[in-house]
Amino acid sequence: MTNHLFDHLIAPHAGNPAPFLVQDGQSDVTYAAFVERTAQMAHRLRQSGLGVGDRVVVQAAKSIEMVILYAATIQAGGVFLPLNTAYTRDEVSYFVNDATPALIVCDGADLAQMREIAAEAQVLTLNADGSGTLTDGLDDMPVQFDTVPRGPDDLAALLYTSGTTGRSKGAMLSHDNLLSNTLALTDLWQITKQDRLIHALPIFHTHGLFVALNTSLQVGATVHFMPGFNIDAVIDALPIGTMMMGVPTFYTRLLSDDRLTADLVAGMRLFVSGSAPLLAETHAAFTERTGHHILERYGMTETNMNTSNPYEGARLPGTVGHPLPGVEVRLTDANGAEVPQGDVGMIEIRGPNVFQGYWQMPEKTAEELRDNGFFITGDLGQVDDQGFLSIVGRQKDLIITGGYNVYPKEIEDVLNDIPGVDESAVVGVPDADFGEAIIAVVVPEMGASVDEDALRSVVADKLARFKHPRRYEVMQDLPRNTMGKVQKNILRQQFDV
Ligand code: MLC
Ligand code: AMP
Repeated sequence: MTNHLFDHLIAPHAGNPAPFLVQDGQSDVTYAAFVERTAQMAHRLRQSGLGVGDRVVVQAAKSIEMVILYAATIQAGGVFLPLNTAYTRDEVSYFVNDATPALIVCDGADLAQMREIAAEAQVLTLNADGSGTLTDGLDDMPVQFDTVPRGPDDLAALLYTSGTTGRSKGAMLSHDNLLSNTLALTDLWQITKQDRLIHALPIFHTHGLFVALNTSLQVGATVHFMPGFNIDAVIDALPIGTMMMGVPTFYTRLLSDDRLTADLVAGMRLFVSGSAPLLAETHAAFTERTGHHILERYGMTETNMNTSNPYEGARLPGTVGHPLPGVEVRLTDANGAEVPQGDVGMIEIRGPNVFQGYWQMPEKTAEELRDNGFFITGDLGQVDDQGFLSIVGRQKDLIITGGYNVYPKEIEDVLNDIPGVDESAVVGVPDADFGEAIIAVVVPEMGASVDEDALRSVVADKLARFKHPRRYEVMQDLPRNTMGKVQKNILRQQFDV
């Protein structure tokens, strides 16, 4: 048996002198060096006790070493589990207890806290400057490693995604979930080793880690690797890049900068947007300014990428295009029956991209993954007569802010536990920068008053910064329908940021 993902994406680059990860305009890591460094890291992981199928939790700043750690975890037969660096101690504690990793990797500055959170687990450090306990002595390790065999259905990654119940679920992604999607995307988007990808996304989510890095690895493209989205750095890189992948906020921020011109992006061949809806007006404004039609695609943590606008042919603003080769999309009604062409229905997905289920949550898995293999996304869609899918709404109560998912229930649970709070409702409202911004409406207990600073302080303690409500409103009662359900649509109309 071979190692399905490693053998396709990484092993073929042994001896490849082409630049892989480039920082600050210099060739920092060639493909050949990456393969050797990965082998050394795989030895280090094995030395640290990593066994086949063991999870490696990583909460660390974006760095080349983190990409090496990802590849090494795969080579050593482990399961990569990256965490958003914004997660608080409470959030990390939940993930660590749920995933029971063999190894936790964090930034040096977080070591003491991580050791407190995970007293039982082994904690090592990895800093963005390449130092840390995990890289200590790495140079002395052999540059060859006997790759651990892993088949197509074996797990490669566990990515947590929050849910309507407020409890995060670990999406189990197999080697073939990742590889099949990579192959489909490189082919469809015509990615080649001549490409130079501008990489400003975080690498703890599907978009920056799998869509961007796996496709580059598969063909041997060069990645201009940036710590995050800094407008000046991205503007500087655009003349030397050929592709960029981003969330809609990247494009609205670029458009608000006069330095974005057709000349600046004359060498670019593809701009991809996803993770959140790209407004048709953003699409149009980008075309008008640059001549480029942003290619919008639709994906999820559980399914990788599902649909894409065409590379060749018209890209339709406001739509997410057609199913990827090998991926089936169907729209269903409340009974699970397919709706007639043109009607709105629940988007369901089947294909080699669809995950293996939620980690240790068979009931949740059964609720969302049908016996016939279709995954119920929670997104509502409509297909036009040309076969273009539009996402017209969400059945799940979800806010997407700057490409990050936030489930209102998670914030409401925190607010409702605060003394003096009777109940709360959290909604997303339009925001020019992040797409949606969070507003919390709080109802005090009879005779009690709520202090906004106190609310903010509890929320800051418990939840990542991107989940913090931008604005708090106090109401004596929440609007409800005759069934007693809170009418969030009324709150959305009533408040803005
Ligand atoms: C940062 N902040 C956010 C935020 N990002 N608040 C709400 N939503 C966000 N997304 C906070 C910061 O902590 C800061 O708080 C304040 O907002 C302003 O920060 P900023 O400097 O303007 O933000 P920046 O660091 O530039 O980040 C914005 C961003 C980033 C859009 C570039 O959030 C980002 O890279 N998002 C990409 C997310 C992503 O990769 N999603 C893919 C998921 S995979 P303060 O208090 O310090 O002022 C997926 C599947 C698929 O969905 O289909 O791809
Ligand atoms: P996540 O759980 O972070 O993987 O986010 C997945 C969700 O992001 C999907 O279920 C959609 O609701 C949303 N999403 C991803 N891509 C798009 C897109 N192009 N347009 C609209 N929503 C999107």
